[in-house]
Amino acid sequence: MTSTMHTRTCPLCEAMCGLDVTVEDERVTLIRPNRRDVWSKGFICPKGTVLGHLHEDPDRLRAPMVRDGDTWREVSWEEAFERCETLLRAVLDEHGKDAVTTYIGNPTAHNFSLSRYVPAFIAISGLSQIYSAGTVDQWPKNVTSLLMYGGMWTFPIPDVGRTQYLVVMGANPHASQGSLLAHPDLVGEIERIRDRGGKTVVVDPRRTGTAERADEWVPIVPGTDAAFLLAIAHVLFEEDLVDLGDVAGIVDGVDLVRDLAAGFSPEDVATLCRVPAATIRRIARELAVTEAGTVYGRIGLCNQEFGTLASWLVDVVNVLTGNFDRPGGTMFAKSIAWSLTSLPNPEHENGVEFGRWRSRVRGAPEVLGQVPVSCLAEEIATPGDGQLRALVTVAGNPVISAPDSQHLDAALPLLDCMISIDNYLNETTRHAHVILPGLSALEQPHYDEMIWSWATRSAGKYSPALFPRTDRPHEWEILLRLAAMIAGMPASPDDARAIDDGFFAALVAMKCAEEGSPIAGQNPDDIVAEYSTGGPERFLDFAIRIGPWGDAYRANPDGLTLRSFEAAPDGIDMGPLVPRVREVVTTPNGHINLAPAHVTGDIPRLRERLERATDDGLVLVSRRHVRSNNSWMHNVRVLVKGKDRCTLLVHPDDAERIGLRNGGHAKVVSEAGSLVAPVEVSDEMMRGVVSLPHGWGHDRPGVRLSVAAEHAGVNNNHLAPGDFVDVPSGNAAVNGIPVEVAPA
Ligand SMILES: Nc1nc2c(c(=O)[nH]1)N[C@H]1C(S)=C(S)[C@@H](COP(=O)(O)OP(=O)(O)OC[C@H]3O[C@@H](n4cnc5c(=O)[nH]c(N)nc54)[C@H](O)[C@@H]3O)O[C@H]1N2
Ligand SMILES: Nc1nc2c(c(=O)[nH]1)N[C@H]1C(S)=C(S)[C@@H](COP(=O)(O)OP(=O)(O)OC[C@H]3O[C@@H](n4cnc5c(=O)[nH]c(N)nc54)[C@H](O)[C@@H]3O)O[C@H]1N2
Ligand code: SF4
Ligand SMILES: [Mo]
Repeated sequence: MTSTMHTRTCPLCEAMCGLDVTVEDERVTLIRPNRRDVWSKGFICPKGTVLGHLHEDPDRLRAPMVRDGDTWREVSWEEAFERCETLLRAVLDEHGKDAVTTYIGNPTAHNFSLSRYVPAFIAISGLSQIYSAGTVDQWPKNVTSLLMYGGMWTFPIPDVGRTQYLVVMGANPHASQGSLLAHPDLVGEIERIRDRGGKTVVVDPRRTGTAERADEWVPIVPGTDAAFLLAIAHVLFEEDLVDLGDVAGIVDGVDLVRDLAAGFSPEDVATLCRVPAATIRRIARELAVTEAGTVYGRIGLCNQEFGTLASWLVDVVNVLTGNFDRPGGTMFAKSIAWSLTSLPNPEHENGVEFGRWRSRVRGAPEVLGQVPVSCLAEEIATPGDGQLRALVTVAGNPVISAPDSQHLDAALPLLDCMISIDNYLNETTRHAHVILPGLSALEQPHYDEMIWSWATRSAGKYSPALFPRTDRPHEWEILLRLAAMIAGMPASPDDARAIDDGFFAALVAMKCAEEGSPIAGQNPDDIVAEYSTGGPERFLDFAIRIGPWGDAYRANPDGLTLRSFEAAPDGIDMGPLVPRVREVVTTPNGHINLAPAHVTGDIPRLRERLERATDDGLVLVSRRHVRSNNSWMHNVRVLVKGKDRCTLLVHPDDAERIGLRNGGHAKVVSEAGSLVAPVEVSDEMMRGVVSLPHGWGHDRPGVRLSVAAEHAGVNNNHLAPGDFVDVPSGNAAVNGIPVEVAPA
């Protein structure tokens, strides 16, 4: 028996943990934390140990599948692409490109090919309508970051490794390990903050695992964080605690924020938020006087009724307390590898506009080129001009993850053409005509594209493919072939390679022509000529070499290239974050726009909500668990074994009032639908709030997930009304849904 050891980075979440993988006779026999990893230093979670299970999962698709009626058959790659071409061609010929759309799912951000080539897929195919998991995730942050800093992916992050005072709002890193914030062992950092003499406060309707470890838990009514944060700002102004620190001089709109906050005193919002005014005042003072403090807000702040206001106010408070762009405060990361997301969007050249078009059926305004994903079902199902007839899903499972998902489940069978790039036959892809599977995480190289651009250190790690494959296309090739088909171009494997070459040459030419670029003035042909093969490795090498520490194609001979990372399997670390706001902010005048009109225009809606503060019905929020990953890892037996995790958490007082008992069942009804779930009575919930995890409901017929089917659970998005959105961004409000609960 031959046994080999391989060093890799886990691609499953933003913690990017280093793994030591033992392989015996082509099988993974052990995965252990890599203590030598310059970034994670030995931290992992239970999911990191199951990459071998995922790779070997008999249900994972390895060959393309074509559906005829109810029967699936495995086909050759060429037959699968021919079927795609036939189906797409029929729609394009009869209805044009506007009848074709795509849905981009979450693993795109974590996959070596998809993260770099989905943008190319969208650009080359020329699709006018795009849907994504982004509108059930971070769209509010994209909106505020674009308006405040000039780039929709320019996210400031809490410098948790050096902070003295951390406020966590609507995030549970104990389960999720950090989101739009990469930091190894984020929850362990809470202990280290305490060791440094600092403090962590968790603001959340649930006393989560993170709150358990923190110094203070502040329960809050879902959807009211914007009022809470405005009251913090109110105190900062009222008590003369505003001090912009290092960013003074490049912040516009402070006076406007002062005026807006004036109407939201802690006493005004206390009833709505159910947070005592004294607590709000104290947190404001503590934030203002600590040497370095930071507020971190995530999915609970985005996926809610006032997602844009709440996300914006997190940044506002960080600026007003002088914690912006300083160590231990809120900073901009500096990634070793340049990322596509830093490219300026030509659409915003002459200012940012929203609502340039509206969705056909409900008239939802586009925001950053997308309308809410809950529109997809009606755009497919409603006859008329502009009806969607073809859909390409890329690493997404919207039949589980989108609000009002039962409508999407019913609409997908109406499509003339549905193609899914996905590794499983699941709740969504069962409706596809063709499924094109990608490679497993161990069959492809890895280097996170975007995630390092919100990491708390300037580091990087490259993992070569552990089980390299030459007999199957990589997802970037699949994407480019489909893009070519939609664009009406030739779409053979050679054509895909030619498109890749063209895409790369264009990028190189652009960077050589860009003023201030590390390769400005170099001859693009010389750079292109360095490569004999294409794909994401070439792209990555380029991104490293034009990055801040890159060799700039020998202009900086000691600089980094992909080879440097190949020679350093435990990673390369260029140090902690450094203040760099002046180089990052790309608004027209180079200033931070602290009070963008599109955002502040939503305050009257919040004011109205404040006036309805007495409503005392139950509301539903979502949650995550460390052994689960959105909807797609429930097929790994070691992760789903043990007690049922898809339960309705209910506070003991609510349970008693309603007549629910621990272990019994409850019927949960919302405006959108109803379901029955097992009850878990727990005082970790605040009164009046119940919680269900998202990502479950694997009991649909025709799904090929044998383990997940045994632990099906219920889909909480059947309760999420599709039109319950954060207005300025269109992002889904899957938290704070009014529900009625009764014993079942
Ligand atoms: N109620 C509620 N709903 C939510 C949320 C919530 O908190 N509450 N959270 C929202 C958030 S933040 C997100 S990001 C979305 C997620 O929404 P989605 O992205 O739609 O859902 P996932 O469950 O991540 O589905 C991932 C899909 O990708 C496939 N897959 C996995 N790995 C690969 C790969 O390497 N290549 C390919 N081609 N396919 C792969 C899986 O089989 C699965 O079909 O859900 C959102 N929905
Ligand atoms: N193990 C695991 N890790 C994951 C994922 C996973 O599914 N499993 N998903 C990944 C993805 S796609 C994402 S986007 C991230 C998300 O990462 P996080 O943002 O940390 O998401 P959650 O763990 O769902 O924590 C959200 C918290 O918000 C709270 N909350 C709900 N509504 C409100 C509200 O109105 N106000 C406040 N203050 N709090 C509220 C909930 O009670 C919950 O504790 O996690 C990523 N990491
Ligand atoms: S926390 Fe777990 S899932 Fe996330 S990168 Fe680390 S091992 Fe992987
Ligand atoms: Mo997400």
